[in-house]
Amino acid sequence: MLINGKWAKDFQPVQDEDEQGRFLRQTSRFRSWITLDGAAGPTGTDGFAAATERYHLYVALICPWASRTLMARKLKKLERVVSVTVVEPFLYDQCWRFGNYPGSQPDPLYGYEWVHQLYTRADPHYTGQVTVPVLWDKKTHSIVNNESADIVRMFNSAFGPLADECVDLYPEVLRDEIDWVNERLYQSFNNGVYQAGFATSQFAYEEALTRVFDSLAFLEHSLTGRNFLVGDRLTEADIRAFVTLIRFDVAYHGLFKTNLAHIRDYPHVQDYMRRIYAIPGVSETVNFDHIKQGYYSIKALNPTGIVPKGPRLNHIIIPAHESPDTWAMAK
Ligand SMILES: N[C@@H](CCC(=O)N[C@@H](CS)C(=O)NCC(=O)O)C(=O)O
Repeated sequence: MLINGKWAKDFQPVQDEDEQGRFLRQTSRFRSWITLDGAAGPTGTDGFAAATERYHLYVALICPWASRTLMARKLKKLERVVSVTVVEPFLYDQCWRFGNYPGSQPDPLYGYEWVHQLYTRADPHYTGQVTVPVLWDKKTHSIVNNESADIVRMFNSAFGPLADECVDLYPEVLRDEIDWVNERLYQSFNNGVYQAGFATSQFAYEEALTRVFDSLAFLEHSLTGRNFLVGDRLTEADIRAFVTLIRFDVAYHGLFKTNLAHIRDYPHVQDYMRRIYAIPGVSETVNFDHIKQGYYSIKALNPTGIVPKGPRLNHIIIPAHESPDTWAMAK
């Protein structure tokens, strides 16, 4: 992590924990908003007006939080408005690094080696974890926002006609229900898998595990007889559920020990995950190789660095008859 702008503590997955060994996630520090006219949004400062080619998104494809911003960018057809750089999948001692690993790119703006250099460019005295996603402003050379929940909302509504206005991931009439589902899933499922994986006590692990599988039961029940979690269309709630589901069998089941069952044991959830994966653009935001390489590079959980060969990809996304023998490792 960075302390007062200096790289001071090598990457450790557990950022903070409570007295019972529960993993606590740091709150995001940069919270400004892009708005159509550049006025301040609900948090942060003003001056970030929607514009083409002004903003850049830094992501890691292992990361569910970064991937949900990538999904929103795709679905809102913002590819030509907001450019993207993918970092290497590995969690190095200095955390996220730029490079040429397949599917990753060097930093196009400053030629930096490390993402933490962006943080100190934005704030020379920054103290905290260096996380992705980062939404960067090329005009002020600073971070607009590093909270994926905010970035998804901005991509949905801040770019007006620069984005596809026919797509609304947070429709007014469904907001209460979306907020409820988001809340239901965030701690127990999206963050719950991390709380199981990063628990430092048996008690905290089992507590998180129970909540993760309660959530899968909730999803299975909610998706019986319907295509989406809220209303009859894809919303933010589906994006949030999908990014955790698609990583579940590939990474969390093994590395995070969330192994009471697989996604394929929940037929409605599995169909739903496959349905979302098949939406044009979505599969381009999923890279199973990055997901596996990245999670299994977390030394504290996997000291040998051995990356498992399975599971077979056709158990996850492709119906068995279409691809008899594809491995998740295959690029
Ligand atoms: N609240 C953040 C969380 C982002 C986050 O924790 N990203 C992880 C990757 S999945 C990260 O960058 N971790 C590096 C670290 O904690 O040092 C968001 O949703 O944008």
